[in-house]
Amino acid sequence: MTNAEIAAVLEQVADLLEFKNENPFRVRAYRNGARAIHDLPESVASIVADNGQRLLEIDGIGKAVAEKAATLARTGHLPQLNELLAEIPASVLAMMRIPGVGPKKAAAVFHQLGVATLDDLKTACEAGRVRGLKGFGAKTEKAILDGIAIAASAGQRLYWAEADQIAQALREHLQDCGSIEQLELAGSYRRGRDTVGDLDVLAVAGKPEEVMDRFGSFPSVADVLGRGDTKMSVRLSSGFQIDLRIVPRESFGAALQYFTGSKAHNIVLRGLAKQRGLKINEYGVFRVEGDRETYVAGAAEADVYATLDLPCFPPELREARREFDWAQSGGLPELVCLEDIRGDLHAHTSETDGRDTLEQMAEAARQRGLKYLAITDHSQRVTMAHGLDPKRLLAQWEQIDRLNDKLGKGFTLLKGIECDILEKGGLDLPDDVLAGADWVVASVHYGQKQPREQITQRILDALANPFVCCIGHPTGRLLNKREGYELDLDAVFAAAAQHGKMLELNAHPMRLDLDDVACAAAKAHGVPIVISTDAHQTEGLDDLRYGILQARRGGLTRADVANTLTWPQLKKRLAGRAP
Ligand code: DGT
Ligand code: CA
Ligand code: CA
Ligand code: ZN
Repeated sequence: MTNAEIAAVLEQVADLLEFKNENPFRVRAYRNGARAIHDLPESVASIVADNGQRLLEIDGIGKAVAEKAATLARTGHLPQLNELLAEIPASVLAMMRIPGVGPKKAAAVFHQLGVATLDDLKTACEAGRVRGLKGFGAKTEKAILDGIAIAASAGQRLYWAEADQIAQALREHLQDCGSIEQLELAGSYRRGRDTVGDLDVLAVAGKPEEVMDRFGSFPSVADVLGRGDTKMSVRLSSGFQIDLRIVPRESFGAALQYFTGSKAHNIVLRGLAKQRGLKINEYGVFRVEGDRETYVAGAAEADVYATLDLPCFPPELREARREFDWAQSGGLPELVCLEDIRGDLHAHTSETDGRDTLEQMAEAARQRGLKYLAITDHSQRVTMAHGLDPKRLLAQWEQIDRLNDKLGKGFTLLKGIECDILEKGGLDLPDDVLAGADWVVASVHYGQKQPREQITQRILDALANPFVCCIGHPTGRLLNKREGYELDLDAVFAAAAQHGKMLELNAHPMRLDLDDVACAAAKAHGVPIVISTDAHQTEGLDDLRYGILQARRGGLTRADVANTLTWPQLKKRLAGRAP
C-alpha cells in the first residue's frame, strides 16, 4: 500500500471513531498519524521492512498508529476498519462526506432523528427537523441541504489549471472596480496544489458594497450563497465556489497569510507565536499582555512572518512539511522557476497522436525561449496512436537532422522516442534502434492493473536498460480520474539512482506525475527530475508552469531539475548512465 492509501484508511478510521463518539484524543491521534504518513518522503513499507521501530520516531505517529500503519503496509488490510464498517450503515458514511456535516453531526442526526440516508436527511432538513438539534440551527440546516445538492451534482475539485482560468477571468472582471486597492487570491490556489476545492479572494476596498455588486455580476455566477458586510460567497454554474472577503488595510497581510494556509501551516505558526507572547490571526499579529492586545503587524504578509523571525515562505512550501525546519536551520531552498528551464524533453507530433508537425513544434518551442526540444512520439505498441516502428522512427530522425541544419545555432531538436514498457516486460524497440536516440523516455501505457511486483519489475528493468534516460509519468495517475499504478516507488527511486537515470514530472495539468511529495522523495534519493510537458500540440508547451508549481511544492531547486541544464551539459550527464 502506498503512503497515501494508508493515510486514507487511517483518516477513515478517525471518522468512524468520531462517529462512535470515541475519546477525542484517540481520534486526533489517527488524524495526526494520517497526515504525517501522507507527507512522509519515505514509504511506510520500506520503513517497516527496515525497522518498524523507526515509525515511532516520526513526529505525529504514536504507538497505535504505527502498529496499524505497519499492518496496512504488510497486509493491505486493517481488521479494525472492517469491524467499524460492519457497525455503521453505508448510507450513514455517505452522509458524513457532505460538506458541513462530518462524523459528529452525522451521528447526531442518526441517533436523534433516526436519519440514515441522504434522501431521509434531505426530507428532515426540508421539514425543519434538523435545526432543532443541539449544535445545529437554521443556518447549518440550509448548509446541509446545499451540501447534499452539491454532492449530487458537482462535488469535484478542479484541476489547478482550470481554477487558474477562473482566477484570471475574475481578476480581469474586478479590475474595473475603482474602489479596490489591493486584491489577491489565497488558499490552495495560491499554494499551487494540484487540485483546488474553492477560490479564496481577498480585497481591500474603499466601498465594499461596490466590489460585492461587481463580484456578483461575474458572468458564470449561478447563485449567491451568502452576502454580509465583509464576506460574500457565490457558486458558479459548474458548482465551483468562490469566497470573497473584504479586509481592512492594516489586516491585508495577515488575512493573506491566514487564508493562504495551509491550515496545518497556520497551526504551527500560531504555536510559534504563542511561545513569544504573540497572537496571530486573520486580523494581524498582536502582543498579549494580561487581557490587553496590541497590534504589532498585519498590513504586509512579510511583516507577519518577520515578527516571528521567519522568512516569507513561498506559498508552495506552506504545508507544514519541511519549511519550518528549513527556516530554522540555514534557510529555505531556492526553488526552481520557469525561467530556469532550458528545454522540454517530452513532446509528440502529428506523426503519431500529436496535432502539429515537427516544424510547427520546433518553431513553437523556439518562440517560447526554449533551447532544445526532444521529439518523443509513441512507439509501435501504441497502435491507437499509430506508434512508430523502427523504420518510421529512423525516417523521423533523418527529418530532424535536416531540420536542425536549417534551424541553425541556438536551438536543437533532439531525436527521441517515448518507448513503451511492454506488458510482458521489456521495451517496445530493440536496443540497436534506441542506441541512435539522443533521449529515450520509457513509459507504461498497457497492463496498468498488474500486481505491484510485476509492474514495479517492468519499470526496474526499463531503468536498467542502458539506453533509457527517463521514466515518463512514472505512477500513471490521472487526477480526479484514477489512482496511479500499484508501484513500489522506493524501489524505482533506488534503481534510478543506481543506474544514473532520471524521472519525469509530467506537467500536464491532469497528470502532474510525479507529484510534489514523490518529487521530494526522488530528491532525497539523489534522482534528478525532468519537468516535461508531454505536449500533443504547440499550446501544450505552455503547460511547463504547472509542472514548475509541483516541483516547487516538492522543494526542488534548479540543481534538482535536469532540464535546467544546457543540452551539452545534459548530454554529458547522460553519459554517466550505468547499466
Ligand atoms: P481547498 O479550497 O480545499 O482546495 O483548500 P484551501 O487550503 O484553500 O482551504 P479553504 O478554502 O477551506 O481555506 C482557505 C485557507 O483558510 C486554508 O488553507 C487555511 C485557512 N483556514 C480555513 N479554515 C481554517 C481553520 O479552521 N484553522 C486555520 N488555522 N486556518 C484555516
Ligand atoms: Ca480554497
Ligand atoms: Ca474557501
Ligand atoms: Zn507522451
